[in-house]
Amino acid sequence: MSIRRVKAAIKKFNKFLITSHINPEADAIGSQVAMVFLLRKLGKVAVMLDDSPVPSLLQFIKGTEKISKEMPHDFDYQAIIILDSPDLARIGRVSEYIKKDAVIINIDHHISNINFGKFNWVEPEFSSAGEMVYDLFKAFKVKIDLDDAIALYAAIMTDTGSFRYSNTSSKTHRVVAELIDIGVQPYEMHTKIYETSSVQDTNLLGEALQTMKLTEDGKIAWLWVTKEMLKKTKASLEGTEGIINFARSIDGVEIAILFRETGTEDRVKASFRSKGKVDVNKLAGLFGGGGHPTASGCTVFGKIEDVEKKVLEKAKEAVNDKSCIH
Ligand SMILES: [Mn+2]
Repeated sequence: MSIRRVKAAIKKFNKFLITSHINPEADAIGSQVAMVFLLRKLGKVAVMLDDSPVPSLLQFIKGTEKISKEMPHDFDYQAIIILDSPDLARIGRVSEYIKKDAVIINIDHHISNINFGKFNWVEPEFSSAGEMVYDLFKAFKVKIDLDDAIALYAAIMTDTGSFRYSNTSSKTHRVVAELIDIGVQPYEMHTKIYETSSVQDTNLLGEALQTMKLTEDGKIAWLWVTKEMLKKTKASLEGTEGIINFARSIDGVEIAILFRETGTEDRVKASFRSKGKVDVNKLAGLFGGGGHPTASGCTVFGKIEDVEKKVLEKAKEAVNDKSCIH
């Protein structure tokens, strides 16, 4: 579906509910906030409702204070815009608030998106949901002001790994150049989002790196974050985010995997990063997860050592299987 149909859909309605995925990062947060700013400028009413709280380091982005965790009693809406989420399970308990007659507008850049909406604008070539919302500002010919630009920049910067992942295009750079011209300070944004880690999170990184292993051919590197390690270091779950990049950055590594114990049951989140040869969206798909060809994840029930065994087996197949290589 093209942006024109989404634009037409947005034009048709006046009251919107806006949401994104659980455990939101800057793309989920920034794309929602920018979307709401856009809708307000179009004279529409929009309320943001998320399953999870806004991570503290993203709370400097104006508009995030309006993200609600509970559905306002007196709010009725005609359409719900869901950003950066490949399926309805990803929005968590917000899915319980979707009225039967509400129109779902699905705006996403995950290749694993299952087109769950009435309107589905899915662009796997886009760096981020933020970049898609930027295009909507352009489509509506709405001027981007500094608050919009900060939200959009945060979304694009983080989803491209600060403009170094393979989803970074010349267009991405043109977009952020414009955002910088509007007044965004790249140095300040980077400092606020990346250089505010706690000593606890850094200690966790040290613990996790101790667990790193590589396959004999050096193509797969993986590490663990256990509940025990989280308890010992008092690190936040958010603090686990960047750890996988240390495995990914090793020369010769094609797939990096981070196994994280989550919740109270035997449940392990496996995150995957690929340097581009192996499609880790497909790999995560084998375990009911998904994402992007170079960044994906899934949740597997079982003890961490058993999950590691199962996942590694498939990862090894993926590294050697030409059909999983694009
Ligand atoms: Mn995203």
